[in-house]
Amino acid sequence: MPTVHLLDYVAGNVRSLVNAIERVGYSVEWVRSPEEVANADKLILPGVGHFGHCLSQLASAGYMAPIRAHIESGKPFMGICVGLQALFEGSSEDPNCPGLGVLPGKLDRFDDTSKSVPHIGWNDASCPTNPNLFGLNPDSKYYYVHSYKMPYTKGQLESQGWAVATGVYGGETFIGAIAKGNVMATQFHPEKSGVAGLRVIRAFLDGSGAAALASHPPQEVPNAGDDALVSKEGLTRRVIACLDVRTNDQGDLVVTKGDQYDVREKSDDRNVRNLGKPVEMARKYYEQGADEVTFLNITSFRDCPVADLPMLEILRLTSKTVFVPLTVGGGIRDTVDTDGTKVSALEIATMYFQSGADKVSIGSDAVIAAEEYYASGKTLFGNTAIEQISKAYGNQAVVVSVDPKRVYVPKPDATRHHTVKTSYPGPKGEEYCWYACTIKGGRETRDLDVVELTQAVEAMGCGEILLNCIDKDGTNSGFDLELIRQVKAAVRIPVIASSGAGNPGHFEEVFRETTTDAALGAGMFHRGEYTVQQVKEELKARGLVVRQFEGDL
Ligand code: 1PR
Repeated sequence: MPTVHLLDYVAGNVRSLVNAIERVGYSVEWVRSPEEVANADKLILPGVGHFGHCLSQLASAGYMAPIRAHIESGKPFMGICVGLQALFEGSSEDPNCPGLGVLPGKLDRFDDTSKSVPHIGWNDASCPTNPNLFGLNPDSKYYYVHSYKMPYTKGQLESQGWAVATGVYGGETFIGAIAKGNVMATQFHPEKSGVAGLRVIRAFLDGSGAAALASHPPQEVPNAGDDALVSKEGLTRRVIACLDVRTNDQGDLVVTKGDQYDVREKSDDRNVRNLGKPVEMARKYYEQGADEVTFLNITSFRDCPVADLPMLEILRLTSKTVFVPLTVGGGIRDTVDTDGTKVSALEIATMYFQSGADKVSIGSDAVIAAEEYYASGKTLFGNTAIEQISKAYGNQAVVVSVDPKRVYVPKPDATRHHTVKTSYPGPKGEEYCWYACTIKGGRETRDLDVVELTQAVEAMGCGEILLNCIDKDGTNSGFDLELIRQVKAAVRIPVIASSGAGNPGHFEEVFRETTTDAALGAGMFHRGEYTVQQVKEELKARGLVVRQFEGDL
């Protein structure tokens, strides 16, 4: 197998990248010291998380000069995500930390006053001068996750011989990919962008991308007045499949699903409902077009997750064939292993990332952390799981899974909590409710509302909210739009609507009626009532932009 060298310098999920490289027929050799850079013919610089964190690690380990030398020698180089950002002069994410300076310009943060930041999801990488730049396809979508972007100024980099692909998010045009000569870099994650992304990796590795660019260099600097050259807003509606995983009474790991957090059959034997095998089902949903797959280990509060090797194995196996983002939740907290050793939440998260997860989802521990945050007068000590994991892996890697329950009140001042006026009054005709956070899979209700929780975890560095709703879970009656609106108004990070999806129309409804960033379904997919593809077809038919699964490499 031909090889590619991958720079191993920073914590992050490189397993997906290795899987993607192997999928297109190459094997990986690691560069583990600056001296080894010279051994590389093709070199990939992956990157995730904080610009300053990545760049200062590269600099202190002595990598900057060897990387520049590799690029100057004309040997193939590819940067991914922060690996693209590193090529520029710097970033406002850490103004004191210089980049490689191969390209002019500095990155800045997306404006979050009118849209969610980070920018998470599937968007364009459209290059008018070279539409098929390094395997790109104008009709394909690519998976992005970033808060900082290189703003695009028409003609600026093109005049220096660069081919530039762009995307648009909330009216801001940013650089999605760039290439010139031996250098190619993507802001999106090709290893997480399904077959469309694998094509980009292949075009880099087999040299076809560089050859095509050499024969058609971007000759024309786009005319600054030509609107046709500007790509349009392209973020798709994200549809997520969620698998609640647990051991059944026979000891097998199964995907299960009940209603209102009860996953046992209603029959006398009360067995755990077995809806299928996790790895196979994840693959099925990927092939139906799921934009992400989430695994929740729902027994974690009773079992020790460190010993929970099957969940790690599920991720390892799934990430070999499923090239979209994988989230794992359940049991991410400081804990004590069965042999008495202390294991931090960060160490558990690291095990999951190394096994192929892209994000971890924290439930109960986030509620406890939020309570302590308010009790200490909103002080951040840096010791919560959210702060530690987001510092090491970036905010985008930390999801907080919220399990709220409605509490009805007759009027807003009947509680100190944030209420909503509801169109679905309570049992005594109460016209208001607040949403109480729960822990331990809904078993324990706390005196903390969803607005308090989500604002606290946003301050701690959480990058996304997975918003369940116990009242709606498994009911097939549609999402709780009132809950989603309340949380969307409270935070600037993306929110995933969850619980209650029963048919494709419910997805259309939640995207139309709220500003949710993504929507998640579980039971309706597991029971075979609808496929992810049917949801996407419905959304498309109703004029909403979705990503289609691309089958052939
Ligand atoms: O508290 O950090 O250990 O995390 C535990 C995680 O497991 C939390 O994310 C919690 O939501 C989840 N969980 C715990 N117990 C259950 C249970 O069902 N008994 N499942 C559980 C939560 C909610 C979603 C579900 C949606 C959509 N399930 O996973 O997929 O409600 O369902 P639907 O589309 O069928 O309505 P920690």
